[in-house]
Amino acid sequence: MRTRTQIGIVGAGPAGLLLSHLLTQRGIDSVLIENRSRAYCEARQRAGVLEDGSVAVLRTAGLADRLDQEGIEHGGIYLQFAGERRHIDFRALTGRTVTVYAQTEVVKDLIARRLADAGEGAIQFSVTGTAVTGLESDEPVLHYTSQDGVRYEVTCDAIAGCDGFHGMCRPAIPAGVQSAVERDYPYAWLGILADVPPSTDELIYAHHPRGFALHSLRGPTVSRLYLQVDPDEDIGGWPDDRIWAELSERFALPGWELKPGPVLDKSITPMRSFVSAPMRYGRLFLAGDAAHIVPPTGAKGLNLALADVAHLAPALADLVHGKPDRADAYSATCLDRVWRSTHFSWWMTTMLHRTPGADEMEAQLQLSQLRYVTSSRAAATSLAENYTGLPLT
Ligand code: RFL
Ligand code: PHB
Repeated sequence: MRTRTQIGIVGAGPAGLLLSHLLTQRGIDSVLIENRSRAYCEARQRAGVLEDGSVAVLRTAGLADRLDQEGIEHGGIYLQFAGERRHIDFRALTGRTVTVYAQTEVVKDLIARRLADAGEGAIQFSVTGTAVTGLESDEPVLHYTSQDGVRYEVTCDAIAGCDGFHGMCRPAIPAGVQSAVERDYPYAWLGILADVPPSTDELIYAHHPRGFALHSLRGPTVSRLYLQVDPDEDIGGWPDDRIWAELSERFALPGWELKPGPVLDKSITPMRSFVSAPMRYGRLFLAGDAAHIVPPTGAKGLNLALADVAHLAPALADLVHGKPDRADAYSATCLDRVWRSTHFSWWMTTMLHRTPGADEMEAQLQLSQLRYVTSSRAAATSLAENYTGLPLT
């Protein structure tokens, strides 16, 4: 079946969902397709920390009712190393905070709002055979087969590739047009979701000779914790009691205890930095993880995805109305922020993780950096400024 829309959007993650909402607010039609089911998208465990700027984007877009009720404002983090836990006070250093509100909840809110505003067909879930063609023309075409087996060809003014790192939009760009810069790290994160109140008031990032650990949370009764493991680690080798024992050891501090509880979800995530540029080819615009990946240590991936589409929505609205300037500036505008977050995430990652085979020099340099960042106001302010995020310009 042949149809037409103004903007075709591939991927109903945070980037694609927010983009379709922001376009609707500007009077622009879009078709949003997703190859997974709604239930899968709403349950996928991922990020948990929103920068002030991301909260502001969601609030301005009228999407923050539940976020404002259930999001937990955090004024800092703990850095733990060499048997000490030191606080970095974001509020005092920068006047800014972050909000703990799970990506699952952001996605649920966005999906509910799209369906309420535009009807049940607003998001085509469980599609197959996604393809994008005619990217060099002014009328690119989005192809897909709907859940009920109808093959669609949707002619668009532009297509937004919001289909994540493993999506098909970036690979649809001819070879040699883009440059990709990539680094794989020699470790991964084993993440658990646990039905137990957090043992901490703020996130703990722990450097330990056995490897990094992170204590985060999802609410007053649900904790989220991560352990550094080898990239080829078999999750089968990590029964729950082994995970809790390892976490207890890495977070150990006299007078403090980690409360264990039932594990609700368990997974291993590789760690990677990746930037593909430019974030545009002809009438295809990439946003979020489709264009860049950061290791999760800086809590930046979701925030970058939201920042990209906050720029992309007005750029596409202008483009549809024959004004290409903002669309032409889109990639360079976003890449500034992307590279700042890429650097910050790499810096946090390499400061906090145990590098397999690292010598004593590297271990001592990490500890020196940790002492510096927790004792110098200038260094702590730099961490706080990056963690809470650059203002959205
Ligand atoms: P997503 O969320 O991957 O969404 C892409 C969507 O596209 C769909 N798709 C397709 N649809 C149709 N046709 C196709 N051919 C398709 N191919 C793919 C996919 O099914 C999916 O629904 O990308 P988006 O929207 O760019 O959002 C990016 C974020 O999800 C990601 O950056 C963050 O989760 C990263 N991240 C974190 N970010 C933060 O800002 N703060 C954090 O605290 C944080 N913690 C994390 C994280 C990511 C993690 N993992 C698992 C990678 C912690 C972890 C463990
Ligand atoms: C999370 O809560 O999932 C989380 C928090 C901070 C990070 C990464 C993940 O740096």
